[in-house]
Amino acid sequence: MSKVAFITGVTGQDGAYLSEFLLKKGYRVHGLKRRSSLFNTDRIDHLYQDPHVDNRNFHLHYGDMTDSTNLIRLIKEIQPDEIYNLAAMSHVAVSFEMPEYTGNADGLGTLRILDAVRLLGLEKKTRIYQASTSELYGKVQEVPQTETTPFYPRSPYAVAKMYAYWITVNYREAYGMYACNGILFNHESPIRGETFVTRKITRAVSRIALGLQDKFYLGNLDAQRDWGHAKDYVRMMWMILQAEEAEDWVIATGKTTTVRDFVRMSFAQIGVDLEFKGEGETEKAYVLKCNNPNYQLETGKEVLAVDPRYFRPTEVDLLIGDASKAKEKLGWECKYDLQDLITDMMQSDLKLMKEQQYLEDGGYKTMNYFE
Ligand code: NDP
Ligand code: GDR
Repeated sequence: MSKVAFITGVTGQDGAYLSEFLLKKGYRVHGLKRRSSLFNTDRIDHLYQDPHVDNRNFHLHYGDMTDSTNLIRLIKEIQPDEIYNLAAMSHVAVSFEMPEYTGNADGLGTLRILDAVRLLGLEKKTRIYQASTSELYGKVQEVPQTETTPFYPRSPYAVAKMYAYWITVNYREAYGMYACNGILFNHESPIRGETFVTRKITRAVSRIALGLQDKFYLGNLDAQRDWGHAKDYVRMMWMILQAEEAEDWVIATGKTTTVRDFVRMSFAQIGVDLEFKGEGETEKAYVLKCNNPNYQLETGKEVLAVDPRYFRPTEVDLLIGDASKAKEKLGWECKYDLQDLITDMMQSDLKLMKEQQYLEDGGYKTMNYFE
């Protein structure tokens, strides 16, 4: 009999890669998607199966993390062996604009999943993965960060995720449920949301290379992140739920890089060396040299400026994770390093932006949001 998984947040970056991964392993996968006035399934369209066909192994259900009865009904129907709770309002900056909703979806939403499993008497059948985050560490208490580093959340998002973390631990201890936190550090990919910094950079660099845009704007260039590839990280989500004991795990590469260096490495992919001048709010980046004849970027061209609107009321300055526990007990290793990740993202965005270029050359307008 195939195992059955229920993935909340199936339309997101991780939900899409995890669905692919579990389907390849022979799982029947059920995903929770939100109703939207437009199609919102771009990332999983390649997995879609016609509902009129028998023996489908990929099913989508309407629902929302803020709707308890919907979640209880779905879990009752699906009877999952494993639940991956990935749904969240996942943008840290946006959580300052929508703190109450973020608390509801990301914090109480996790409680709704755990309590549904308990109410339905599935405590011994259903294993639960909670998408916890390195944002829990917030203000630096210790580097590198491990499973025992104290938390100091710095955003409504991180505070909501802290509730989710502890309610997962509490249900494990109180009701003997197999419920785990994966404390995942930043992970990115060609299908990363366009407003997270890495994707914002690789899209903008690709557009600048093709002459579709002159420059772009970012916030804090000094922030340091431990960036991995989402494909490596969804594999770990599954491994976490296969372990004998339910525990909490840090998943990270152990290397950290500034946003500024991520910009530098992305421009290097199109053969452009950059020079940064100024500090803080006045910092800008200019083309120092363009070594690739395919891209005509003049020396001295301004391609990036800091815009304080992207600064956060409270920032997380430095994240670097120590995944020794997962390495030793689960055999964790990542196949992609940062260079591989940036190459993957740049190749994909250059291709996408070439499509935009054809459209624009043909007189059609394409959209580029600067968020
Ligand atoms: P995304 O933002 O790409 O995806 C989030 C998913 O949650 C989307 O499917 C979204 O639906 C869905 N969602 C949002 N709000 C609700 C709601 N109220 N009800 C139901 N579904 C909802 O995030 P990622 O894939 O990058 O991350 C997956 C999870 O892991 C998130 O919980 C995130 O906080 C956490 N995380 C992510 C890390 C990363 O670096 N990527 C690191 C550590 C933790 P829709 O498509 O309709 O918007
Ligand atoms: P983060 O990711 O907040 O770490 O949360 P994000 O890519 O949004 O920011 C990383 C760092 O870059 C700085 N930054 C900018 N960020 C954005 N989005 N846009 C900008 O223009 C910009 N300029 C500089 C930020 O200030 C920050 O320091 C991600 C999400 O996926 C969370 O859901 C997840 O929990 C954590 O990673 C781990």
